[in-house]
Amino acid sequence: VQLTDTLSVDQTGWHLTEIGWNPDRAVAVGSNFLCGNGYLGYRGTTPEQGAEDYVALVVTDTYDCADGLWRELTTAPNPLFVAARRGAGPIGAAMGDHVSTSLDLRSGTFSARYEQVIDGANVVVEVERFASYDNLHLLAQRWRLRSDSALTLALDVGIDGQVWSLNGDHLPSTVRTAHGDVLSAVGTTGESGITVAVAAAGSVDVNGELLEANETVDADGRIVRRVMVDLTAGDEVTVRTTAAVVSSNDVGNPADRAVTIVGEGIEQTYDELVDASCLVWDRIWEATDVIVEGDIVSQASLRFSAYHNRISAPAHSDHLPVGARGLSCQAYQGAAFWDQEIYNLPAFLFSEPEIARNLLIYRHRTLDGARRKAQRLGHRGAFFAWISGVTGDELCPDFFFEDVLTGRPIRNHFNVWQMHVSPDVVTTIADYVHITGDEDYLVDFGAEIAFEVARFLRSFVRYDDVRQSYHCIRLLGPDEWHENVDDNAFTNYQTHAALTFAIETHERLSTSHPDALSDLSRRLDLTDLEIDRWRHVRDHLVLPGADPESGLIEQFDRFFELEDVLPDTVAERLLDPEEYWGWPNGVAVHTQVSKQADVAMLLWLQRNRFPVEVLRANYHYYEPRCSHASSLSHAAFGMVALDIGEVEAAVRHFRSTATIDLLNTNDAVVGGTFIGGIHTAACGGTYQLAVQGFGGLQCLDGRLAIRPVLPPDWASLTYPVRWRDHRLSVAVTQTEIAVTADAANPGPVEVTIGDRAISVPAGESVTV
Ligand code: IFM
Repeated sequence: VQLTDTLSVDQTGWHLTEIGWNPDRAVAVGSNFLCGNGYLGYRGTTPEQGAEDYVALVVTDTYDCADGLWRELTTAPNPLFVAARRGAGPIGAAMGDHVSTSLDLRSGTFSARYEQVIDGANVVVEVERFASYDNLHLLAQRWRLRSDSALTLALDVGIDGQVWSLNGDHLPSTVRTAHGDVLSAVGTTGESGITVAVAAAGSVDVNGELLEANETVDADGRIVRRVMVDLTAGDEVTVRTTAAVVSSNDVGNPADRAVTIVGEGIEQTYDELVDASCLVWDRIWEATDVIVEGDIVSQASLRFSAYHNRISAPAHSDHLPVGARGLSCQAYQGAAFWDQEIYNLPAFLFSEPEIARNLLIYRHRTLDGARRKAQRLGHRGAFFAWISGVTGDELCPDFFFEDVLTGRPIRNHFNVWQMHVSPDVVTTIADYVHITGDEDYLVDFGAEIAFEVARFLRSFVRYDDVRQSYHCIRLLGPDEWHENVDDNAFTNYQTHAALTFAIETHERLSTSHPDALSDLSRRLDLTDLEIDRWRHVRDHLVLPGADPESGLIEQFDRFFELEDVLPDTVAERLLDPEEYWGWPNGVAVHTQVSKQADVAMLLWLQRNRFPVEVLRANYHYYEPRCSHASSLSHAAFGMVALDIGEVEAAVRHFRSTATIDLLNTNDAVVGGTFIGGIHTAACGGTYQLAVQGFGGLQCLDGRLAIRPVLPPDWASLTYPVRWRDHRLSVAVTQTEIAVTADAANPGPVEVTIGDRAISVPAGESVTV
């Protein structure tokens, strides 16, 4: 099934293929066809390619600032480099015919194939590679060339230091060594002093017969084994590379470790290594795979989204974030935004809740960074970073975009005014605890975060004596084109919800965990008086209500006084297509045109606070005024559309959010800053829209509830659910909902379907 002129998916919905080699698609295809495992991301490029083709191996937990402005993850030397030459002529996808590249989502395997005519010989090159989920440091690749005529080739197999790096050279020099069959390249990041080591062993055989390398060549940042190959007609030469990447944040001696991993890897065949990784993929898909019958595009884009959301998540660790672009490139600094709590993490709540827990422990580990930020800006408590790396200190530079007309940097205030991230973390903790019942998390980590955020919020709000209410002044809500606003409805409601949760947590701990509470109170210097003050703020915080006549909630104070135009009109005012639309002088600033869902975010996250008429009025007001320039936007509007029963609109939003990367619909460069790569928030949003939206899965008052709305084109929607100690499968058709409980469940599971309460015994199925 064609998704675009060049991109297709097979009938199983697992296998994506891009036809042709188009340098203009290199950024998108390299990201879309990424191999990864939450520890590393290796872009979907071919083995002979280099920095100019956006080759990158992005390694988690390697933050470094090479240019004085952007602290980002390091791209390691490329250990899967294979270049074949015939005389002076190179062989490669860029010179090839019938080029195709593919990604098998089921096994996380990238493959490529092309043909080339060299001195009258027709050669076919095929490549396969994967990043192992069995050993997160390991990558393996198989490169094969078949010739229909006699041919002599020089093959260079090894490690290439010429890789894509967005903002400066993080490994200014590398030490390259040959240890027997294993090559290594080891460098230390210039600013942060993290050692990154890669190792690789490439074996070369012709029709299964191994060849010795003729020499080792170390030049231009590249160390390779050079092998001369004489092929006769019909011969096949195979290069099998086993590679590893390790940093000094993982182990004391990363170079030794990388060499050892490769040494162990070459003891196994390529197929054995694939199988070990596939066993893990099997478990992942068993927990997450959503099956859509009747709409192959939705099926493929949903799997693609689940794949990327999963490989962006550092499931192996509780001290790392999910990057807004995952590990697909260095854009957005490999760091967490609010995206993590609102988009990526909720996708795991009913499938792999341990990942959600790890991410929320990560927020606990970064509390000191959040405290430092609060203190620096004159607040108390924890003000989470807008862009958060390992320590939680703010990574967002003061100058994010530039005015492309003048070349002057723009002082964006994401780092100091976009404070809703703190309450967003807390409301997500509330959801996590509610859904999983994980009281231990609350006691050990969540309570401290909630208290420190409540403390921050109280110090942030301002009391207005005249109106006798608290206000959130000078901030940025979700819509990033309107900076320096007051009382952004979303932010105020999130603040209210976070304060409520902190107060309730205090009450809950005082009853059920008094010792833990008194320890925490002592450590945080928390008194009952302070809790009373949080109550006062909560009870007197202004919550912009719906206008009684129109039902509209004003996005922020005096928003409705801005010029009321639509995005297309505003776009016509651009002097340069790359211009930034927002602060201080962009075309949207003086208008009601928003970059992304804002009031709609509130209606999605706090839907139960508002009657459906209010949802409807606001959806219809704000949606046409939204440019959806952020990849976060469509999922939110989709959720609201479903809540107001507008299924067709919800399907449109679903398709838009699910195909942002596949169809490459969002600009890779905005206001002079590269923001391409995989939009992981859209991936998480797609999954949520499918399962929690169309699939209707929720936790209502501590009970599992299913209230699906199936798009007319979908014959069925089937998804797995992890609910506390139970595993279920939910299958929805246009007429029935079947809930099947795993035979290993500890007892019956109680589910509300629509308004009906059912109980599903272990190993049985109930159909409604
Ligand atoms: O967090 C988002 C923000 O809402 C819009 N700009 C991009 C960020 C990272 O995805």
